[in-house]
Amino acid sequence: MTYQGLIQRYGQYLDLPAHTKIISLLEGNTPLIPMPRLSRELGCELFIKFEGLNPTGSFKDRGMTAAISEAVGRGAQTVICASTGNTAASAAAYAARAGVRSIVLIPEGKVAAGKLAGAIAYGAEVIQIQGSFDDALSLVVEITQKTPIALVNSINPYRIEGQKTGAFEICDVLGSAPDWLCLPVGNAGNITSYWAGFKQYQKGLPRVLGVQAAGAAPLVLGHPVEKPETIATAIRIGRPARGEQALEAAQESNGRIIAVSDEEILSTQKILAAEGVWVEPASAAGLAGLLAESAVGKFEAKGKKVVVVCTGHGMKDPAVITDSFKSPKVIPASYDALVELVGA
Ligand code: AN7
Repeated sequence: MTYQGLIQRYGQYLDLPAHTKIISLLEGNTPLIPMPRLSRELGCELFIKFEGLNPTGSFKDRGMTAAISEAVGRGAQTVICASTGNTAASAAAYAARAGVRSIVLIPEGKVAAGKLAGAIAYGAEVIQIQGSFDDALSLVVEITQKTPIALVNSINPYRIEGQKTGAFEICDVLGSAPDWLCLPVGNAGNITSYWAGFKQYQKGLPRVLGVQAAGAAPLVLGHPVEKPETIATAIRIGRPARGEQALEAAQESNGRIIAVSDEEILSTQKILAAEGVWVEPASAAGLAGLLAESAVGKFEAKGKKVVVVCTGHGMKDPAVITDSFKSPKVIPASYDALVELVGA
């Protein structure tokens, strides 16, 4: 049978109510890409779970198929979310597919171009908030408590159910859980989902390395961050809704949550692109964390299988790349000019 999406594939493991009406864009089934050069350098067996290859370009589609399927199944006609961008694009796409209205609240001026364009293209009503993601989340929580509008942020338990499938896929491809799982942490839905997924699937448990951006690292600092700031706008979050669960996942798994600088995030983005995998800045945080731990001798690499979850595609945030480069050279449309330039 051809692939029919995550709820068809893993529905038996997902706690979804009977009224769920499947809305799918054939999300999931993303590749676990071996990284031979990085593996050699680190001395471990490293794979990238490339979530940028989901239908809307990020891991959010795993949870969104579940959340929208549940909401639409119980008759919701409007869905809403707060978002740093990827949740917005995903909610908009699945709402469009279901034929319902979507409203997305984003922090003014802090959403990468590819995400904003996606949300608009899929037909969401996009509202900019003069405030942070955290302010936007408080607003959508309030409106969904007082109206029939359905909340599709990862506070919604069905988002977590759907996102567990990332862990299932990794176990199915490797035959068992890896030794380490590294991933970025923002609102902390994904780390919560992976840990729940590994525990449920019973194919072994990884140690979990959660990585925040230094300017938005409430779980490392131990307190909320009022004005989070980082180039990795996806994880520019100061009050993670599932922060407690993220800390539990790190502790129970004998892992940890650490922070990396924007410089480390950007240099790691380049390292990944140099091996053919272009991810958005936030998505480089997981590997940046692993490299940092390795550099200070806190990562025992030998014989270890490591999966780094790269949560969103590089095309989501083209400005991060183009702003840091001069425009490409311009030459006349002549063969001589070309040969002179390339030196062949
Ligand atoms: C690429 O889209 O919060 O820790 O509103 O887009 O589960 O929040 C995005 C988060 C990592 C962090 N990588 O995941 C949103 C949003 C990318 C992301 C995260 C996000 P969580």
